Formats: sequence, C-alpha cells, structure tokens
Amino acid sequence: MRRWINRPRGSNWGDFGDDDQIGRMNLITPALRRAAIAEVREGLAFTLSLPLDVPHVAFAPFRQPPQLSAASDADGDMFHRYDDGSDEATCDDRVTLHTQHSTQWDALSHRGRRFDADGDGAAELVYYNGFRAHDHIAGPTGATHATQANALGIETLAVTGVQGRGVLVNLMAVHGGDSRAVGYDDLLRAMDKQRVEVGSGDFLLLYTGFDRVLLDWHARRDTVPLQTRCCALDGGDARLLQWIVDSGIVAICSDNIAVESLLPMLSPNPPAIHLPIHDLCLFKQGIFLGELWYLEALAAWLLAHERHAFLLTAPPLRLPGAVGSPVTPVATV
Ligand code: UVW
Repeated sequence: MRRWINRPRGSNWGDFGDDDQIGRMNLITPALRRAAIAEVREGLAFTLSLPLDVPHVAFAPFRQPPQLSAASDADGDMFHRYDDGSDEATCDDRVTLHTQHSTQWDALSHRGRRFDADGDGAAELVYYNGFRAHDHIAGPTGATHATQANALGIETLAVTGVQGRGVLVNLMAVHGGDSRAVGYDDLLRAMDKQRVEVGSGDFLLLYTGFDRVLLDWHARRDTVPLQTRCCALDGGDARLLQWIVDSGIVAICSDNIAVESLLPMLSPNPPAIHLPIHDLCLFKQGIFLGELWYLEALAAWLLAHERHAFLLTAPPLRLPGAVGSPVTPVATV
C-alpha cells in the first residue's frame, strides 16, 4: 500500500516497493555476497565494536551506559543460585540498554521529518517510505513511556543478515585527526590516494581516528566535549550528497559520533535540516548509518597491506520495534 502522494525531492520512496522497509539493503544480491566472500584471503577477523560501556556517562546525557543486574523470581536474585540438592549454581542477568549509546546501527525509524506526504497541504511527521509517526512508529505511551516501531524497526535490518562487501576509506591517514568537515573533493581525494573503489551494494566505512580519541577520553574519565573532533562528512556539500545517492552504497559507518559533522548543528544559526546526511540516508534513501564503530585495528591492517575491501558481517539485535541497536560488526580480510 502506497503511504504517500508526495515523496520528498531526491528520495527513492516506492522504488523498492510501497511496503519496503530496508531501502538500499535491497541492492545486496547473492552474487554481491559471493564477491564479498572472495575478498577473504587471509582468514583474519576484526571485531569492529567498542566495549558497550564506552563511552562513560558524560558523553551524551540521554544515552547511558548499560546497567546489568540479576534476573529474579519469587525466591530472589537468580545469581549464584544453587540447584535443589546440587552443588551447581546458575547466574541469569538483565540489562537496561540504551540502544544507541555505543557502537550502533541507526534504524530507518531513527530520523524522520515534517513533510506533506499525504498531499493535504499540511506537513505531518513521516519516516522513510511514508511511514507515519504514532500510526507506525508508535509511542511513547503510558507510565513506562513505551515505544514500538511497528514499521522500520531494527529487526527489519537484522533479518537481511547484514553481510556484504565493506570498503574502508582512511580519512585519518589523508586528512589527519583535526576537526574537519569532509566534502566531496576531500572524500574523492582520499579514495583516489588509497585506490578505493566503491560499488553498488557496498558498505562504506570511514575511519577518522575518533575511536582512539574516545577510548583515551573514556580511560581518563574525561568530561570535555568531544562532538567536533576528527573528520566527519560535510552534510552541507551538495556534491557529496549527490555522490552518496549515485554510489549505490547501502550504509555509511564510521568510528565518529554521527558520520557527519555536527558543527553546523551546534552553530548559533543552525540550518533548517540539522543533520543533512541523516536526512538523505535514513529519511530519503533508506541508507543505514553505523556510528561509533571501532575501526582502528582494521584501518591499520588495511593500510599496511594496501587493501581496502573485506567481508563485513554486521547484524543488529533482532529486537522488534527498536529504532537502533548495538552491533558487533566483524570484518574478515
Ligand atoms: C547524533 O548523535 C547527532 O547522531 P545519532 O542520533 O544518529 O546518534
């Protein structure tokens, strides 16, 4: 069922079907997955997740580190619990988890905007492919502030398997660790220098060095704001946005906070669209965003071996109705 009369300019709503909820992930075919597997030559695996308790609490007030506690029943905590008549014990735990605190996927339901999709002359809050706030992405309701993305939840990504060819551009190696908004020319220069070729169906990974800054900051329990450190994509560069559309990439993943530069959003006169790459990717094109990935070790290995492509396997939690998820991506080279 088509949920819109108007679609946003520059969007692909409907191109993968009126009920589509996975956007560009539709582009990954069995042939592309076999090609990705052919990138595995050494059999080395790199874990691309931070420990999920990084960063510490001072990073973003509304995103807290996980809190573990014992599961319990009428007999109390289910922890070091002895079986009846036995010397064997069991531990069960539970976790309060902010889905976007640390290494994460943004679901397509993470970012929407007011837009007149139904053509009645008034803008309503909609998400990718015309799914509506409250009708489809429901909540928060009740004393528990319950939410449920009945469309575009992260489980729609999980069931694709999230596996394909990853290509890494090492922005840190070309542009250094200073704060920098990386536009089309900067990105293409880095790709050219590292002979990175990006194709339809690829996952684009951007290494900025922010993971190391964050890990050191975390170890010191520092509290200075980090939001604008290292490279990040320049969402104000129209040529970069067009390249993202034309490239056919299914996702952009970075070791930084938001893939794109937060400088415009944090300026005294922020643009009307605060996060243009989020808007283009999550809202218009169905391109997934991965943030706060741990890329340092993979980036170093690829640079030393003059390689840039690998098999990427990165399913989120199959957690129905969530708008984001922790992820433990694995790159195999
Ligand atoms: C920001 O933190 C700005 O980005 P996201 O909400 O995608 O994590």
